[in-house]
Amino acid sequence: RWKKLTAPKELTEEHIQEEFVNHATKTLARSAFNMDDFAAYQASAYSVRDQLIDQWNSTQMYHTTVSPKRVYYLSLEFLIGRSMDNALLNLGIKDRYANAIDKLGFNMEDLVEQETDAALGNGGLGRLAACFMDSLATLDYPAWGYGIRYNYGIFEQSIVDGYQTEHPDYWLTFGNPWEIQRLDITYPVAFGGTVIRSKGASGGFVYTWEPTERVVAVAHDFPIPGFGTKSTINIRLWSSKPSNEFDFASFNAGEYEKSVKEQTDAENITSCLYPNDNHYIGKKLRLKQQYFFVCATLQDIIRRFKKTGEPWSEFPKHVAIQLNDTHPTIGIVELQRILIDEEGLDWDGAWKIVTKVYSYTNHTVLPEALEKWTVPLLKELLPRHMMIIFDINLFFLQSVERRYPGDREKLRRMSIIEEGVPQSVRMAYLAVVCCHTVNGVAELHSDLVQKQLFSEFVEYFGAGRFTNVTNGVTPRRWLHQANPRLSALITKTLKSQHWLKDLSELAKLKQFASDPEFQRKWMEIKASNKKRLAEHIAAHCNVYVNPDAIFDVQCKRIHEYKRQFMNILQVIHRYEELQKMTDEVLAKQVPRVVIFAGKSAPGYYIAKMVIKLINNAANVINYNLRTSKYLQLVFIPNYNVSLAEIIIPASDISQHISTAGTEASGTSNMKFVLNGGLIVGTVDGANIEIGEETGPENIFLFGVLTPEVEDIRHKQTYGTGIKVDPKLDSVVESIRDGTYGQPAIFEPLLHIDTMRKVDACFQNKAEWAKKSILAAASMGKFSSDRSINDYAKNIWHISPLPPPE
Ligand code: 26V
Repeated sequence: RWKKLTAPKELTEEHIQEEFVNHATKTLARSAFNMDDFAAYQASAYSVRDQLIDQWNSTQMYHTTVSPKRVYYLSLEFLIGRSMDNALLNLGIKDRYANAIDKLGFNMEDLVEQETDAALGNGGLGRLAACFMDSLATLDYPAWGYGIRYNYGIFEQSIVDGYQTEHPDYWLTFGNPWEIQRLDITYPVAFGGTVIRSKGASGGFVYTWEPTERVVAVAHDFPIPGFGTKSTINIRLWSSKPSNEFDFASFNAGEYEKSVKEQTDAENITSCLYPNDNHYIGKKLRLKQQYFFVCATLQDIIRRFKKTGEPWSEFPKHVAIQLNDTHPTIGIVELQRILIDEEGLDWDGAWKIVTKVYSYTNHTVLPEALEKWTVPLLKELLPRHMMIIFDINLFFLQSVERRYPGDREKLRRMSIIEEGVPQSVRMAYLAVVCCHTVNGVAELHSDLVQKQLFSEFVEYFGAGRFTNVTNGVTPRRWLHQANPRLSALITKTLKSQHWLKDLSELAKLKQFASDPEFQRKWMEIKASNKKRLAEHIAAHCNVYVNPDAIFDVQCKRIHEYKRQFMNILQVIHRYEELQKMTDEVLAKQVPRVVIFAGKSAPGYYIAKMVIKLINNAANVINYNLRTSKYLQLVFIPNYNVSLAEIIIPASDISQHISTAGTEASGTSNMKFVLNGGLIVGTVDGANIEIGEETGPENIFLFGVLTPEVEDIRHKQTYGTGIKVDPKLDSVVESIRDGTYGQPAIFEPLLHIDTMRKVDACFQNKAEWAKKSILAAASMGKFSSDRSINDYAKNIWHISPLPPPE
């Protein structure tokens, strides 16, 4: 009845079944008597992958003939999650597959559940990269993602006696149908050694790097299909292998142990994702990962450019490279090195090219998260790069000196090299000096980036170098896939699926916000999503939650600045209030289920204690027979992309309560509202822009504004007169926990007040439904399609290139 976006016509159910059987019998060597759900998932996956490969080939062939300017998105993290359901939906073949598979005796929903997440990321930054890939493909941009194929993604979390326990995430045990190993696409990567300076033919110096360690990078391609288009782009992830030349040398010399160690050292480079989020760690292996990945990536980009036969001056017309945080920043120096040492350009010629190619996204202003590699470590691992960084810094500081003669303090402050014992390299400053554009990820954050983090650089380079691109999320995964019933209702109501390509069309739902019939359907879908989550909770937490209660969710990485601690205080306070109530008053309370989920970095003691506290509190609260009808508390283990796809569509409210000025953007906030949940949040990150879109009546914002935080912190530390409310005192007493040193100590009170407002609102069902619909209908701005169009137009200067039909 309504327009469905096109899918290949030739792919009939019979054809799907044929392909399924073919893969089951040939690829997997299974017989009909030996097919469990997992084998059936694999057979389906391989046949879907064939579709992807066809589309991928035609997209790439077309891009090669046109040779347009491409964007390369460099990220140490891609938090993809599962691929099968996403591919089926983006290709528009899910129904056909489900029917075909059903007739073979399998259920598509069960098969989809068999897939292990690709969890190559920590949280928001990695998931953003994955959403961006979906949008780049959907919008037909010529784009590549580049990253690392970690053997182990983010650890699996289980809860033992209330404590987080980590288990390795070996996601490749049973093979991975979503990647194509390219044993023919390999590049050498070198580390260590020394640099020899000699006189070149033209009189200048020539630098020869003689490394001591060599490994090989092997490409693994992950095709990413666009939605409602034939465009299928690629994420190329590198895996490290020992280089044959080198271990043969030791092997032949009879040094077997040395040879074996060199092999394992090489393989170790891409073994593990570092599980820290918003916290810098100065580990040598992490720096090796960074260089390994950008070195292979640049060789690949340059090989592609050289096919055009054009001179180096044309490189910026074919290449835009986006740095996802400073993690790939050493790639800037690598390109400067290649151009000078290998391609024979002079410094200025190389610099002109490098600075036209790179741009950098900052994702945090937290000082503890900013990367600073020590000079000795950089010298040891990348001696030539260290020289080039010193040169970049010298030329930069010379020009600062010309502008502000004699201001040595300024030079010290702006220097890429931080003086200290030892010296270190401020990677963010390096990126700012070398990139044509630097962006933050939400309006407030970009403002802080310009006014706090890089203020002197804004003055020096001009405001034109700095901009904002507010984050977004893909509505394909975060609504269409995660919430199929809501997606179907929207499509039916708008009489077209086109909103999935232009999310601003959701605004047309506003006219139905007060329509009782639409409200009923909308809330019925929410109720069924809550039931589904309740089943998951029963299975994994052994708690039977009341599906009619408000589902109040906070799921994200556990971090002090995100203030899960403040939230649990509020819950304990509520519990204590319930204890004091008479039966009569108790019966009038709005039932609530509080749901926490999220991982702590393994070495982050305070975050781990917060998890323990939540679990201990749950053990008391859930077993109080008198009050558990009105308050339940659960911590769902192992938060990941697949779990988010279950939790997010089921929330009534979600908590985004970071101290103002600390959460750069947040992206789950957008996903929750898109699924009809309302936000309880501070005036921080993208919450602010979400509130601008929904209007203040459809979001529960509370707390102090960013500029006030410093003031409060100061008064609290040094001043007098800030009283802690006795209500809070009792909570703090009750858990007798010494960790409570939060800056805005009175904000828990505002949070408690806000939660009371939520209760009152939730009781008016029609009003609540209206808010839920209006808020979701206001989320057009937060599609990652909008973010990507912003980047393409304002930063990358690239255009869509839809493959011909
Ligand atoms: C990450 C890592 C990962 C591994 C080891 C060391 C290390 C050091 C620093 C970081 C910083 C990551 C910054 C980050 O994740 N920022 C988040 O980015 C999201 C997407 O823009 C945004 O929504 C979140 O608010 C922001 O915290």
